Amino acid sequence: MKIIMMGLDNAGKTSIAKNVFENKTFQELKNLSPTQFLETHQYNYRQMINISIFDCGGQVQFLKEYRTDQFRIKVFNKVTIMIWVIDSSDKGKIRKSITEFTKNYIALQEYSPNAKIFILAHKNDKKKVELKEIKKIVNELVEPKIKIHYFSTSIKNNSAKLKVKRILDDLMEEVMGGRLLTLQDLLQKLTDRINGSVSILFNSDEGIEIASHFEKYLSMEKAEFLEYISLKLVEPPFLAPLLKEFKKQGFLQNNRSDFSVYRVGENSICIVNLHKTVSLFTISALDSLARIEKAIEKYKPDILSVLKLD
Ligand SMILES: Nc1nc2c(ncn2[C@@H]2O[C@H](COP(=O)(O)OP(=O)(O)OP(=O)(O)O)[C@@H](O)[C@H]2O)c(=O)[nH]1
Ligand SMILES: [Mg+2]
Repeated sequence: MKIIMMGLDNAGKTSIAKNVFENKTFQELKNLSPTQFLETHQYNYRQMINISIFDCGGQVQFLKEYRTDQFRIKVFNKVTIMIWVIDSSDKGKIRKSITEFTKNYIALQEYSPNAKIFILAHKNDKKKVELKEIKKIVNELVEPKIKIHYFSTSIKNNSAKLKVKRILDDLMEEVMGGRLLTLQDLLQKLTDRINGSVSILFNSDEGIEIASHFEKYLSMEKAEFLEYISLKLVEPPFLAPLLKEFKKQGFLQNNRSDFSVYRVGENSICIVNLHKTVSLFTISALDSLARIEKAIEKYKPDILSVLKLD
C-alpha cells in the first residue's frame, strides 16, 4: 500500500509519519531537518500490511519537480492514499498550500484515480485557522469538486496518531478481509477467559499496538491508556522502562524471561512474548498464574496464525 504525504514545507509531514509509524514523541521530533526531495520508508503496519510512505519534501521547487516527466510516475502511480498536510497555524500559507494541492491533485488523478484523499489541518494545538475555514478555501479553489476527507490533527495531543491510524485501519479492513477484526475477536475471547479488563498485542521492537481489546468500562480511558502504554514503550528496549515503572508503582513481580506477571491489588498484569516480534499485555483478575498462562497458550496459535507468524 502506497501513501504519499504532501504539503508545503514545515507543515509537519515527516513528524506525523515518524509519530505514527515509529512511535516517536513530539519531543523526539523537535529537531527534524526539512526533507530534501523525496524520502521513502517501508513500514509493517500492525504486523499485517506493508506500507510504503513517500514523504515528499514540501518546498515549492520540489513539488514542481514531482510533476515533471522524470518523476510523476514514480510519485503518483499506484497511490492508495494521498495525505495533504496543511499547517493550520500558519495563516499566511494556507491559500498557497491549497493552490499547490490543486496542481498535485491533477497529477494524482491522472495516475491513481481511485486514490483516497485526506487533508489534515495540522498543529491544532496552536492558535489556528479552523477546519471549516480551510474547507471553505478548498471549495473555492478546487475544481472540479472531489471527495476529500478532513481531519484536524496534532502530534502534541496525540490526535494525529489516532486519526491517521483510523484512516489506515479502515483501509486495511478493506484490503485484509477482516484479519484485524478476527484478531480483536480472539483478544476479546482471551480477555473474557482470564476475567480481564484489557489485552493489547504489540510489536516487540517498537512497542506499537497491533490490536487490542478493552472491557467496556475501560473504553472511556482507552485513548489515554493507550497513550500511557505507548509512551512507556517508545524507547527500545521498550520493556525496561515499563517494568521500571511497574516496580516504582510497587507491583509485585513473579518473573520469567518470556512471561512477566505483576500483582497489583486484585489484578495480575502480564507481559508475554508470543513470538520474537510480538508480545501480549493483559490485565487479568484471575489470581492463578497457571490459569492465565493456560488461557494465553490456548489462543496463542490462532493469534500467530492470523499474523502469519506460525
Ligand atoms: N506545535 C506543533 N508543531 C508541530 C506539529 N507537528 C510538527 N510540528 C513542528 O513543525 C516543524 C516542521 O515539521 P516537519 O515534520 O519537519 O515538516 P515537513 O512537512 O516534513 O517539512 P518539509 O520536510 O520541509 O516538507 C517541526 O519543527 C515540528 O516540530 C504539531 O502537531 N504541533
Ligand atoms: Mg519533512
